[in-house]
Amino acid sequence: MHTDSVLVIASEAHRAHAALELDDGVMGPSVESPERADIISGALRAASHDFVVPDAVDLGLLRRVHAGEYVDFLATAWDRWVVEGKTAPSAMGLMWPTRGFRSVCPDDIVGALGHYSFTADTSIVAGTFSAATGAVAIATTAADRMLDTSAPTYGLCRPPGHHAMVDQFGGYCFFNNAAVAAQRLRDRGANRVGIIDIDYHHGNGTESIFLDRGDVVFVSLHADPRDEFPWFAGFADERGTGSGRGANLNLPLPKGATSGAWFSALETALGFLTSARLDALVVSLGVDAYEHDPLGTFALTTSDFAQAGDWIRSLGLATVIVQEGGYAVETLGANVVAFLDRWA
Ligand code: SP5
Ligand code: ZN
Repeated sequence: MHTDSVLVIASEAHRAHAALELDDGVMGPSVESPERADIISGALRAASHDFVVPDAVDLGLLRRVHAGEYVDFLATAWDRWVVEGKTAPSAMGLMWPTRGFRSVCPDDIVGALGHYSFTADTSIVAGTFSAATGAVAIATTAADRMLDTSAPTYGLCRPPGHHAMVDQFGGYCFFNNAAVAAQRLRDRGANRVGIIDIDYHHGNGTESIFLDRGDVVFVSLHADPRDEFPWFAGFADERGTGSGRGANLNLPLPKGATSGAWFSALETALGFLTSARLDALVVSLGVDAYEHDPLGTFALTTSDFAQAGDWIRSLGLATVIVQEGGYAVETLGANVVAFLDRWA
């Protein structure tokens, strides 16, 4: 193994998920595409990082982070869609249980899709479950190899995970890869684990999974939900509940935030993590805060991602990095490579 490289965990499983997205009323190919992972792996190989394939998915671990009934639903949703006689190329809900409705799971597949999801940007195709469990395997293996070697690892997870809640998919996410990695670190002896989420969007799924827990500390830098997806979570007053009180920190930034504002928030996030006295760290690495990202409005440059990696590495913690968003395909690889550069 090169000593100047980060261990990358990646696989071809993601390819089975190429879905559609409803955006501004128009149904088309999702920006969260297989091409994204190909671009990132191509750039990481060109930068001489070492690759390993993941171990088989640990479904027991997955079922402790997500509800068993939700895992079972995703395992069978596509087949139910087909059995119901639907010929559309992707399965998605049409109605969600918003204010005034009941939290029941309908027998009908379209109703059940509404029960187990929260957005119209995310749909299911035949290979979605195998791709999503493949991403969980990558995150778990990234945690395992980091613990085995004490060196940082990077999980090239696709589909991403940070919007996925205990029993709901959305925001292109089905299973919460970062949450699974954090739980693995806990299970293997890290008493307190931090998660720093620098994706442009708030990691509402990760937040909700750990909101009432003090053993996994979550901090997120993201666009203010008043302006941006996921609109209904990510506000600064979400500080945790019960034994998780104080263990959640949201740092929303206004639309169009400059690099200066972003790094000032990163400094706050790092101070918060330092006071939490962590044993290990998971980084939810979205690179959609990039200046030219089609979904973002922030102003980060490729060299800003190198600096962000440098600052987070300076915490000196045992760290697992997992891929979240980032849609500027022409610079996606360079941005991930830049972040990982200082960890080698
Ligand atoms: C993992 C991640 O980054 N998920 C983000 C999901 C956001 N999906 C909604 C995107 C809506 C974009 N609308 C753009 C309007 C111009 N077409
Ligand atoms: Zn994002």
